Parts: sequence; C-alpha cells; structure tokens
Amino acid sequence: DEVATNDSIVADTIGRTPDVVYTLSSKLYTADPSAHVFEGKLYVYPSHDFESGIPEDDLGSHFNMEDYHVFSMDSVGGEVTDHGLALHIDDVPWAGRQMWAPDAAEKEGEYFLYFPVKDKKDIFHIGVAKSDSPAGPFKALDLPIEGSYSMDPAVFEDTDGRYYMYFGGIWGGQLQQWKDGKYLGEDQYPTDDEPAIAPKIALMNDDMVSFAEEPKDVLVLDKNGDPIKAGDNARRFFEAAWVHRYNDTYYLSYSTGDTHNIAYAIADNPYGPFTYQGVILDPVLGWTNHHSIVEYQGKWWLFFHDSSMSGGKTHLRSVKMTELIHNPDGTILRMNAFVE
Ligand code: FUB
Repeated sequence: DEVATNDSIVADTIGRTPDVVYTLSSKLYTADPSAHVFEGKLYVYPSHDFESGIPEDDLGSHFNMEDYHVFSMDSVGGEVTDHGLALHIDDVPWAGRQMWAPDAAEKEGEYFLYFPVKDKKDIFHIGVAKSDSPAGPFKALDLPIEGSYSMDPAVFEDTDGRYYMYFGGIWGGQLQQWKDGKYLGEDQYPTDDEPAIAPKIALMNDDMVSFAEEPKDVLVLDKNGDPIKAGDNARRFFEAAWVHRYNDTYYLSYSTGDTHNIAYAIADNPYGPFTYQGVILDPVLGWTNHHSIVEYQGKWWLFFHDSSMSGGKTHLRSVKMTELIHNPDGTILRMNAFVE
C-alpha cells in the first residue's frame, strides 16, 4: 500500500476500506476512545462531546467537554452499555475547563481514570480519579499528577507489570509551552529543520497516581536514524499517543494533527527511540483523528472516531471500532474509514 520514494517524502496510496465498522453509541457524541480489556469485557473510555456553543479556533476551545461516560461490551458487534456519568468536572477540585481525551488502567482490582483538563489558570495537567469498578463512578484526587502537563494520557502496562504514561500534544495541547518539565508561559516551537516536539513518557509509581521519574522525550526517528523534523507535518507527532505491544515489538501510534493521519513507529522497548513505519488510519471526517488499539477475543481492534453522526461537526464526534490487521512482517494494514 505504501511506496517510500525517499527519506522525507512518502507517497502513499489510500488505505484499504475496513470490511466492518461498528459505531458504539447513537445517543451520545463521544471521541478519543481508549479501549482496555478489564474483567473479561471490553471497556472504552472516551471523551464526551457536546455542543457548548464555543466558537472553533486553532486551540480547540470548541472541545469544551465537562464529563466522562464509560462504555463496555462483552462481544464485538454486541450490545454496548453506557455506564452513565463516570466523572464530572464539578467534582474535580482543581479543574477549570475542557476535559479532553482520557485513559484508564487497572492494578490489583483498583481502577484509575486519567484525564487531562485545564486548571483554573487555563494550563493543562493530567488528573487521576479512582474506582473499584472499571465502569466507575470515579472519585478524583484533589490535585493533578505532580510533574504532569499537557494532555492525552495513555497508560501502557508492560508484560513485566510496569506501567508507563505517555502524554502530550502540541497547539491547543500546550506541549510547546513546556521544556524539561518547566512551564515557559508561551509557545516555543522548533524551526522546521529541528527535531519535532516529542511525546513524553514517565514510569508510574506503584500507587498509580504519581510519576516515578521525570517525564522523558519519546524520540521518533526516520529509517536513517534521524529525528523526524518539526516541519515534517505528515509524519511528526502532534497528539494522541498510544502504545501496544505485539510480538515483543512496541508500537507507538499517534495523530499527525494538521495532516490528520494516525501514524505509527516501532521500538524494542517502551522508551524508544521509535522508528517511523507509516500510516494506520487515513484522515476521517472531522479535523481530529484519535484512536486506541487493543487485543480482544483473539483479534486486534482499532478504536477511532469521526464526525459522520453530526454531519461533519468537528467537535461532535462518534466512537467507532474496526479490526486492525498486523501483517506477517509486523507492519500494520493501512485503513481508510472516511465516511461523508
Ligand atoms: O477531544 C479533545 C482533543 O481533540 C483530544 O484531546 C485530542 O486528541 C483531539 O482528539
């Protein structure tokens, strides 16, 4: 499907149309699905979109979400349960506005909902809420994770029992306002020839509510071993990091933002560096593209969203899922799920 012409230009054909795509809810607008298998069921932790009337801008102010719902199902294509309100912004003491893409993790029977939200000074941090059920409701801690910033947390459990949080996103996600864990108070973007801003990784402490280390850069390299450059908009990281492990290879997938792809890169360890491979999912209807990948009942599944249910409104999205195929050589079959 993909022809590499030289190191910086990749000429792509359009991805294959998936055979079957399931929509999870026809009642709620939802987005940014993070899927996990808990207690033998498939649980999905999405953003909950709604019409708040805030005009669209490049900072994503129109994504003005206020709460989360959790979905679950025990068979793909079967009934999807909406477990109701899982967490509301009014119940997060430090929160100001904009509850963006969440994730969840389980450890020793306790469930953790990780959520990015702006604080009362309009700066994104990542909060945690706990529950004894994967469906919630979740109770938020009084403060965000110390040392957390920006948004789009994704918590990956490795086979050795360690948990890592990947996070970050540029533009409205504010990652460009941080350097070495310090808040710069303004945008500082690299020039087009400099390495792109990297997503972050931090090992989680056993308590699952704090980092065991300073967040580090997750490098994405091209096939020559050079960092993907900030001006390489078709391949550079923008937001929506997700990591899955398949056959001892770590796959980092992410949105390229203004070029609207879900791209992926591989490594032999969770910290990377990761080497860019290609596109998993072509642009969907709506500006954002955001996904997760999980194995369930012997198959791999790609969760994503698009704006087809709202007739193309970028801030009113719907979560979908379709099968994800790893090719025999470990590459991932590229898909195009565009629906007008
Ligand atoms: O849903 C709000 C933001 O839009 C997410 O945090 C980003 O990943 C993008 O999908």
